[in-house]
Amino acid sequence: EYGIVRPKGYTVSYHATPEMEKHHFGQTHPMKPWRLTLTKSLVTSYGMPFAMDNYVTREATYEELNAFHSNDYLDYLSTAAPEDQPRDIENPDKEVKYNLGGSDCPLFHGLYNYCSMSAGCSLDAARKITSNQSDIAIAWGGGLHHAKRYEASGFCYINDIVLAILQLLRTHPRVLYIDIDVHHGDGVEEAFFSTDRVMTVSFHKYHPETFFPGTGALEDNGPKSEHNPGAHHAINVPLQDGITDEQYETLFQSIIGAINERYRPSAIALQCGADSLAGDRLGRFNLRVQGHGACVRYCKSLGIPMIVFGGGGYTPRNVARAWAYETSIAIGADTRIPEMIPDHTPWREHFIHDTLFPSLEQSMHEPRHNRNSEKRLREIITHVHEQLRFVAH
Ligand code: TV7
Ligand code: CA
Ligand code: ZN
Repeated sequence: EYGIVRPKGYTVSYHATPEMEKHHFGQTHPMKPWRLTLTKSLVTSYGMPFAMDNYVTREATYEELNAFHSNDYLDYLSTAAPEDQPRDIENPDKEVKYNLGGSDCPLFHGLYNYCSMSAGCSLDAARKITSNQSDIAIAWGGGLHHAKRYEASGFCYINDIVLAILQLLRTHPRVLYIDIDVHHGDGVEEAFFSTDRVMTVSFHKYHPETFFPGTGALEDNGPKSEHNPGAHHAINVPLQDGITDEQYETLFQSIIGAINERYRPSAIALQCGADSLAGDRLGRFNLRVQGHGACVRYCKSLGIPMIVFGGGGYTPRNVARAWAYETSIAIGADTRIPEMIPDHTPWREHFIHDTLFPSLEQSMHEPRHNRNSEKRLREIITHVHEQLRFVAH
């Protein structure tokens, strides 16, 4: 169908499970796991599974989660009960201690199962890379970049990305982490603050007083304490509302191109949070599906083994469009698939504009005012190039 064929001498693996998609954070919570179902249905209706190795994700084990997360946090997470269940009367402060049970990180039925499947998805993807069985491994169920060693944060409980990168480090000397979610990738940045074997780069909206999580200033490049090999290995690209495809592509290629030349990573971990798209319920940017996908295409062009993760994305029909399009880029079918969404797509009624690439006017009634000046974007590029001079090569 649509001339989709397996790329020659090139393997893409797709890791997912319908089990993960059944979970609910709560009626009004912006995180909707069924956006993964919508994504899979688009990928399938375009015939893309024929061009990939498809794996059903398993749950990560306690020991696997323990590679990053503390025992006391995992023990609590695995027994934590939703509001209507009996509470742990011995330890009333634990939910506060672990940032669980608030509105951002609620306790819901099956929470531990959801978390361990998300981590299993990313770990399976990482193992396909370390065993050289995949060139690109796709884990749309992962990408939960805010979770800390002993704390949940911003809809994230288990940091599947950190776990996957730890797996990559078993065989790869240097891993480049890239994060195009509209939020700062603080959990991943912090986890690798003290090593030069991982360089982290996050592009995000930065407005500390009003936008979560408030970290990720241009000048924050990793703790500069004495003898910290991780100094200068955290790159932050703070942006304002309304950035366009053209500006984002210029920034992305200039920054990632320079980092690739200087740092020479042997593997890439790319978090593709789709809340940087125009019309996202929580996001603030004006990116179209094409501009978001161009980041994946550019990374692929570097010819380095890569995991692509999901992440944020709060307008489910646009999340599905972006991740289906990015799957087509991974298998090299992006120029072959028709932009009209196939009639037989399940839940097609969700795709109110029947194209993969809605215009800005279709995504939002009033496109957001662009508050990124060319001068500021040039300053950002200059700062990053100066940081890279401190990085050994
Ligand atoms: C990776 N923004 C995660 C992004 C995490 C963002 C936040 C909400 C939000 C939560 C809700 C809700 C919401 C409309 C939006 C300071 C607060 C303000 C909760 C109301 N509606 C990722 C986390 C961020 C929960 N948190 O990067 C239930 O918005 O700004 C905050 C913190 C305190 C808590 N309140 C928001 O994309 C996956 N939360 C509706 C119902
Ligand atoms: Ca980001
Ligand atoms: Zn986000």
